[in-house]
Amino acid sequence: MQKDLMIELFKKMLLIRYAEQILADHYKLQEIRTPVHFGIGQEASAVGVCAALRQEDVIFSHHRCHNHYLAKGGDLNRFVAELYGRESGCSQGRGGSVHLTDSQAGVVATSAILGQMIPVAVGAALSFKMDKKPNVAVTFFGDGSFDEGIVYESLNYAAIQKLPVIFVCENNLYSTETKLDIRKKPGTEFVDRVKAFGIPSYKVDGNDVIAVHTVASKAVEECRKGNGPVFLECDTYRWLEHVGPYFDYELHRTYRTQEEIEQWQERCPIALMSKHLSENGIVSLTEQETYHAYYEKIVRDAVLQAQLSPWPATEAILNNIY
Ligand SMILES: Cc1ncc(C[n+]2csc(CCOP(=O)(O)OP(=O)(O)O)c2C)c(N)n1
Repeated sequence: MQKDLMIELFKKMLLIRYAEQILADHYKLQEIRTPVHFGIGQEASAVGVCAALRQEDVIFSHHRCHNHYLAKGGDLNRFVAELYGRESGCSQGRGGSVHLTDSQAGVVATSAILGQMIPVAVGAALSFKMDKKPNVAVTFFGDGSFDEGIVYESLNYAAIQKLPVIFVCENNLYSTETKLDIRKKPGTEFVDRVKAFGIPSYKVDGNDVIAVHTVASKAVEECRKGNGPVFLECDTYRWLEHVGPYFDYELHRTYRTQEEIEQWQERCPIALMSKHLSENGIVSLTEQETYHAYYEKIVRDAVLQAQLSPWPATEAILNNIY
């Protein structure tokens, strides 16, 4: 992989991490009232996949969508303003954290209804094929979506029609507080389920941004050649509670242990990439500090701007609500 690309991937992950951490801090102050599903710890899958896409490619996502929105180039200020419920937000303050969109960047839609965006992404891919456009659609979802029937209909239709769509499952082992091994027969794999539809399926370390990007680039290439769809399973882990800014152990929840969380924190995707860059003489730790300072500043500026932005007008509050 080219050095410039590695640096780009690292910087994108830093942007996302600072955005999420700073917003989590402000959430605790009750400044943000939308429910928020933070994706801290899961940055590499979003960044690795989106860096393989062009602007005209499109993505769809689920409730844990901040990473995907920012990785695809969604506007930072409009994202932060949306969480603050302001008119300048990407959904004019009406959608909140689970309804992010940026048509310029190719972030079409996100939704908290599990599986809902998957057939929509398949439809986008069908339109690319019918219009003979070389574009690709990506749909990000969690392991919980595999419990929804629509996933299987979508996989089958995409396979039959050979659509340019990439199904990306971020497997973080939990659906809210329910562990994967009681939702899936032990010993069975999602990749094997998807292969049964005749779809090339790959399992990758979702905390290794280089590994994700390598496999995602091949998937995109195959889709552009008319050999889609492709399925990617990225193994990863969310650090914070399912919804909200705290660690589960801070709230004395017992469905997973502090020890388990800390083990995954040791495999932080940003720390792994930081080490790779410094140990290979690509970017020294001192130089990395300047990146940290830059991303922290632009996120803090975006928060300040959102705090000062006007709310939607009361008489227009129900506009564009469905
Ligand atoms: C159709 C539907 N059923 C149930 C829910 C409630 N629900 C919201 S998030 C969630 C868990 C999702 O887990 P997963 O898909 O693995 O994503 P993660 O939250 O782990 O990123 C559930 C069951 C929902 N939003 N939609």
